[in-house]
Amino acid sequence: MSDTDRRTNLPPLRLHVPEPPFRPGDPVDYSHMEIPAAGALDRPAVDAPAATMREMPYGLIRVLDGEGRATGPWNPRLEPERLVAMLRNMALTRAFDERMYRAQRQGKTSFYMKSTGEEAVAVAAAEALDRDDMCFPSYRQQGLLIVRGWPLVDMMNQIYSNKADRLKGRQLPVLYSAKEAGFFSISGNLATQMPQAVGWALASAAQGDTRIAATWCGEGSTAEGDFHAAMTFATVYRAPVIVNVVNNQWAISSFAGFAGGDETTFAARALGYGMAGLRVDGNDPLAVYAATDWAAERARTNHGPTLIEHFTYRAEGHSTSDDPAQYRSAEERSAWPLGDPIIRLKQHLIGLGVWDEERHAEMDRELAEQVKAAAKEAEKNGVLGIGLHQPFDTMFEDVFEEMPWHLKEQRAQMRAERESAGI
Ligand SMILES: Cc1ncc(C[n+]2csc(CCOP(=O)(O)OP(=O)(O)O)c2C)c(N)n1
Ligand SMILES: [Mg+2]
Repeated sequence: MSDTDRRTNLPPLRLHVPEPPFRPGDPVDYSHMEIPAAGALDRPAVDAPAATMREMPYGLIRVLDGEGRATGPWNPRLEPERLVAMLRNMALTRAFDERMYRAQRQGKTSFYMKSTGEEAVAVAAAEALDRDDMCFPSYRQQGLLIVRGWPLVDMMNQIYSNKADRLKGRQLPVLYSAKEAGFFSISGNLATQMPQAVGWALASAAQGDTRIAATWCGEGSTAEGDFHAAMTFATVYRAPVIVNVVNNQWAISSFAGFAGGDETTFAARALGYGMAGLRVDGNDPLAVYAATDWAAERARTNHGPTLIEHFTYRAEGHSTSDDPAQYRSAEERSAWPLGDPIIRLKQHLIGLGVWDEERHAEMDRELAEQVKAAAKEAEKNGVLGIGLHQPFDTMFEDVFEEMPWHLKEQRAQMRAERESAGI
């Protein structure tokens, strides 16, 4: 458009397209990032009205300082045995991820997703929740199942889509479902778990139950409409739910800015809904525990939902189908200013005098053996791509209570075609 065509003398409108801070090959400098000191943030009463906590979503709840000392009002003061159990569950989650990643590279499954660097988000939350609280996770909270003692072999059977896979090979590997562990079936469609969690929480309240719900999605997934519908229902009916947003900076190759992360924090989304919002150092297991514990008590005592942003970093690729070297600087991982959750808790325990490097190395060896043994066990039931683990007929089953005529017809056609082809 020429200057004379313009209707006003205003400058032309400009489109803003966010740019990630670092691209492949760029040196990484996080010195612009505001990181409040550990222990600096107040801990409001769990029944404080949301309107009195409007600063919380802009801070960062941190308990462990740079030397691994626990400090401040959010320190959950857990017994050392519980801390060691938490460390072990995070290390087991990492060992499980390592083994399954390798299994994918060996062709035993088509797909895997690691939670490396984000173990505290699921593990410390599961430690703070009650065992029968209901979880509506995304695909990066395998730590919940680990804490709840779900058998590794069962998880692996699902990853291998083998004959012992309870889901009969119908779900993408890692999209687990474990009702007895209070772990809702993971959906590949992002953010669908959010309204489901709120609905479950509303039902729990409507029935006068005492169980609460917790749900997790990535920061990228907050751009989905489902997230906002869930927030509206949650706040209107004061649903006993914890909405966790895992801000690991990346949504596959899209950085957090594309979900609005450059303009404000994800925790601050809570303010527009009149909901409590906490922002927590997601690589600090004690802070994650404390924030979850606070939100759980708030929900359980009918003071409503909480949105928790876990500020963390996705240390590895999005999945085994991804190559992050194509879109982000390789230096980001090591430069991440909030460190690694396992190393930070280890350092804390060493400082308390209840742990040391030898015990840690011994634990890692043990866990690697445990995972290896589980994998061997699962592989006896088969691996993906070698053999047919679920009979063809089963693909028509389990959707309807009574199989409708058109599926019966399709099944008959399939049988006839297979027969005439001699298979
Ligand atoms: C509705 C929908 N849109 C897009 C996708 C493809 N997809 C799968 S994971 C993903 C990135 C999600 O990023 P984020 O929410 O930040 O979670 P993270 O993977 O970082 O844990 C995308 C775009 C999908 N599965 N569902
Ligand atoms: Mg993400």
